[in-house]
Amino acid sequence: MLWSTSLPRLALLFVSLLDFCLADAVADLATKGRPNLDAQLASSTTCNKANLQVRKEWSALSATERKAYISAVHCLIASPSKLDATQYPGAKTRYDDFVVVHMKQTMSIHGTGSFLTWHRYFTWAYEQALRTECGYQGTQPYWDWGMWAADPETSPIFDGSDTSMSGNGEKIAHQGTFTAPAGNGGGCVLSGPFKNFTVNLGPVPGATQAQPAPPPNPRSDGFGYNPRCLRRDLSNQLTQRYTKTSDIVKLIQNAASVGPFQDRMQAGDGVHGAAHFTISGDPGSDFYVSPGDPAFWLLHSMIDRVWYIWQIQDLKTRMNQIAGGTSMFGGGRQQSLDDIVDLEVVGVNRKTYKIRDLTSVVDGPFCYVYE
Ligand SMILES: [Cu+2]
Repeated sequence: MLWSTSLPRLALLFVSLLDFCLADAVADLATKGRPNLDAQLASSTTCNKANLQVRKEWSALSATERKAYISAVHCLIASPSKLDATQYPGAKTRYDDFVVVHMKQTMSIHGTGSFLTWHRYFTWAYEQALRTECGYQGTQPYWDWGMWAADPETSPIFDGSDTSMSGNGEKIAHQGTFTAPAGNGGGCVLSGPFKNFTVNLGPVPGATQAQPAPPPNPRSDGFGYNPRCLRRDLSNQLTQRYTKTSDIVKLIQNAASVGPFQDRMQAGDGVHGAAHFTISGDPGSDFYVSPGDPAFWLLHSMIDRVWYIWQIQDLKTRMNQIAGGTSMFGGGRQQSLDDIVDLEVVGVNRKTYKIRDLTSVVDGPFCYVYE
């Protein structure tokens, strides 16, 4: 009897010890590559040690810093859209403008050669909007999936406290998605700073996996006005399998060039999909509308961080690599470093960039590192 109860505990203790030992293995790779980044920084014409910004994990921010970030997001939600209301009636807020741009370009920015650079610029543009339009002084925090893989619901990001990005959705009876088994929520987010958040856009017909399905959008392109609650379906089912620190380390160490790296990351059991379907719900499980969940930006900051850590292991050869096509389901031509990334109404000063201008975090428009 004693054995039968203490053995699982011992096993659990062992797993936690193992996790603890691996906890910094990704950060160790970041530290190892940092001299390469510093060398590039020294030769940058736009970025230097004095204006370099540092992005941190949510848990590394103080309560005051987290609240400052949260209130800047609330400010974007309270600001009016800059889009044409006839074309995009569902875009009510400045926050929605980001969702629309992602929806419009979904087919050319996922599973393509522009995936990493496009989302790097997108996440940075959001950070800049928080700063220039909402007076935020900090940087875009990230969600280190590995750090919280055992139980994301209890992480400071999703614990539902007033310094979190809000918690899980209300627990309701529901089915799993094509991608993930049913999690611990499924209903409306009822705790934390985003409990009254309204999702206005989407779903795009056929794209959402949310269970139960959200009410259909009045327009077939998903741009109609469709106000509803934010829903999540958090659990540890995917994080324990696919986004542990050891999984992230493997991704970084096993890809010799950017093609296998971006493919592995976006594979069905890769960190990108696993992190998205850990949030899940509505619009979290709709790959067009997913930026409509405010946790999206912490997730994609981590995607960018993992790419950054991979790049700085061998910066000279990995900075200007390009692979993949221009269309999500194949077709199209090979992507080129000279192709243009255009974020339209959410682009910083509406500027467009060539992909090659977006490959370094300390050159072109960027000047930041991850810690
Ligand atoms: Cu995306």
